[in-house]
Amino acid sequence: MPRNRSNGTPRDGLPGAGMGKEEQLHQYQARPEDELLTTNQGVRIPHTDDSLKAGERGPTLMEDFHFREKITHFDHERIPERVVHARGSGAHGYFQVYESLADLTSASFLQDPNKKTPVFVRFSTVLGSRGSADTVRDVRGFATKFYTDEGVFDLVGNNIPVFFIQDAIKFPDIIHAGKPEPHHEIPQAATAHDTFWDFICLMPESMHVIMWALSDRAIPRSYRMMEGFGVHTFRLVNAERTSHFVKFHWKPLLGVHSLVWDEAQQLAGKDPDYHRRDLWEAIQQGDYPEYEFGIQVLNEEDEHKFPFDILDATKIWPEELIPVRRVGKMTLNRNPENFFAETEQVAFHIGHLVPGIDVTDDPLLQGRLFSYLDTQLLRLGGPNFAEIPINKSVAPVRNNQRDGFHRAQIDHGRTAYFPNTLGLGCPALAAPADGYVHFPEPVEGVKIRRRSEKFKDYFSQARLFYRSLSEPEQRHLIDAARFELGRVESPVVRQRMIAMLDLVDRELATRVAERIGVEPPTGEGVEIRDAAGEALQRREVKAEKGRAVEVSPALSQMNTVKGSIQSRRVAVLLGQGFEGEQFVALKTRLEEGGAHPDVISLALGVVKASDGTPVPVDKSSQVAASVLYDAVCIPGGAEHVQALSELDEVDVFLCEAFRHGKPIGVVAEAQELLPPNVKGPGVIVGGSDLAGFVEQFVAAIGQHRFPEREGARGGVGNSRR
Ligand code: HDE
Repeated sequence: MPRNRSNGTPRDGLPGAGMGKEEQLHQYQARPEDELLTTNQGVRIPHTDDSLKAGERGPTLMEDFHFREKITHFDHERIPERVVHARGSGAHGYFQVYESLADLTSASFLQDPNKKTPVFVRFSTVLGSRGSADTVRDVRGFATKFYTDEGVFDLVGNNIPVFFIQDAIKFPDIIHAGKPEPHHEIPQAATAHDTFWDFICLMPESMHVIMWALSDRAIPRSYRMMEGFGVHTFRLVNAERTSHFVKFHWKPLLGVHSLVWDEAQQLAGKDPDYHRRDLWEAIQQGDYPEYEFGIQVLNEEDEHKFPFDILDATKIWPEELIPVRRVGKMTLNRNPENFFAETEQVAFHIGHLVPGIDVTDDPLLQGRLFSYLDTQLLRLGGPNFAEIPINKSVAPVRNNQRDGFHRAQIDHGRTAYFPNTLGLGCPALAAPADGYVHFPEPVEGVKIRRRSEKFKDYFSQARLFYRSLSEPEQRHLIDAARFELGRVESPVVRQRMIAMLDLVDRELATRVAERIGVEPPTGEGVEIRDAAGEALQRREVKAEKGRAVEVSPALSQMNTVKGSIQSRRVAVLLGQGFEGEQFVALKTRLEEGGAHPDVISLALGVVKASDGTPVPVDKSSQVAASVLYDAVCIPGGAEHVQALSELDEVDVFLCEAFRHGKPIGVVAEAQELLPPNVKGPGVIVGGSDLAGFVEQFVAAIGQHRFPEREGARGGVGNSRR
């Protein structure tokens, strides 16, 4: 057993187990060697509470190597956070393909349905620093490292299928505009400020992603309930070297679900780690997140068939035109052991490709091919980051690269060059059929700083997205725009944004303008130009059969997977004297469906049913809040209802659950607790038919939310107009 492995905490079966705390602390002499505290040089340390001093009240001595080593290491504990996507959470798992994709690609992990390829996924927000809140309005990163037997493949995607800009050279600009403003470093992890919208109001190409970022997609309920997209067009290349264009997708089996904005804002304060905790606890509880891997495939000869350019990362391929074929599944089933070693040190790079998967000339993708390697050199301190365990390939690594900071591998022999005879020609070249060969795409052209004409349709797909949303989703988007632009101080920027939104949809622009103190759109006055200086006009592009669609139902979350209550968190509010039978019926059925009921009461400890049966309390009403749950229920019982009616928290709980469209279930006397306006869809009141009530409540949780209740009295941030 290696030394230095343990932190010295007593474990079952080891010396110290079964003793009192005080006794354990003093059992050091009986500990196995690998549990003892040492320096980094392996020297055992008997005392770490006092530095070495000249006399009890004297100065600390330089020769205290243990003190100096400990403090020096501490002083150097931090590495630079990622310049974007600093805030993230990771999980291990595996990937399996459903059936061989040999017709499309030679990638070995996509051939055999019996092969399990290990993966590590890191989810993230883009703008915030490492300590920022999880539930801010932002794009989410969805980066997957596949440890294939042919080397590492990284799919570094987002939960939104399009990007803000078309060319990588603009990336520093958009990020500088979105990050906290440089003079006072405000605001953290938010786009609701002047510099961001100042940039956007001059950037027509960003309008499509802006629609997504203002939509519910930017405030997911969970990392487990959001889609992932490779964003760019890639190539799959088979053993015969035939190439197809492809878009990559992740489809969560739990469906795509979101928070509402008021809830997201509250969560940022009540539990800034909301998404991180959700992912961690889900895996701990065996609710393994699962995502199907989808591909949209396009024949080479169809490259120019569509009104959008397939090299333009601000465009989707509508699923109704090019269906998503679900070809495999990823399951996340293990939490990291150590956040820093794994989630922080993982280094993704879009250029980590394996044979059978290749890139295209998308100018955004091309720029990323440079940036990801470059950034790791600084962040991870040199060129040997691939040796860090979380980044290490499971396929053997052999080459003539040598030395550098933190080299872990001990290279043998005299030769570090190719070709050689002294090293018997090793490492030798792979046969072309086995190794990575770039797809021989013919390339020709003049050197020019310009983009293809087809990149210039900035608004059709923004409009397609907006018009494909259901009425509540459109309302959320409008409210989000009113919030974001309402925070912008410059009237010029606000007015320009209305002109920009007008090019997407007149009604949308008008409704936003109403609340942000600027003129409604007229189509005149403000001139919107693109990067080439061309003035842009309102125009509707006619959808042509087979080439474009007017609406895409796949874009609306209303059409997502519903019905399951798997892994949903349900608050059960209890006071002393509740009806035990009703509680048991609710709890049993919720747990059968895979949901997690939490008992909430005035104080931790136990709460007793009317027949005296004690039930452990999971959270006190001071700690719990409706925003931490997907639904709330209260069984009947006169004494318990009386006790709950005296608690302000219960009223707040119910009002908030109602405002946020969450299912509420109350039985018998508990309906007296409902505030007067708390009624309507998703508010289930139970009487004599207990089983019927429970089923209705469960069905309501399966619906996720009831947005039709929004805008009722007490609604926050959501307005019918
Ligand atoms: Fe990134 N991006 N990006 N990005 N990106 C980084 O790499 C960059 C883009 C994405 O969990 C950085 O290791 C440029 C699109 C994710 O570790 C950096 C451009 C998409 C992550 C970088 C883009 C992404 C990053 C920062 C414009 C979706 C987090 C630290 C061409 C397809 C990965 C790092 C993780 C991280 C550069 C645009 C996704 C600086 C130059 C488009 C999920 O290299």
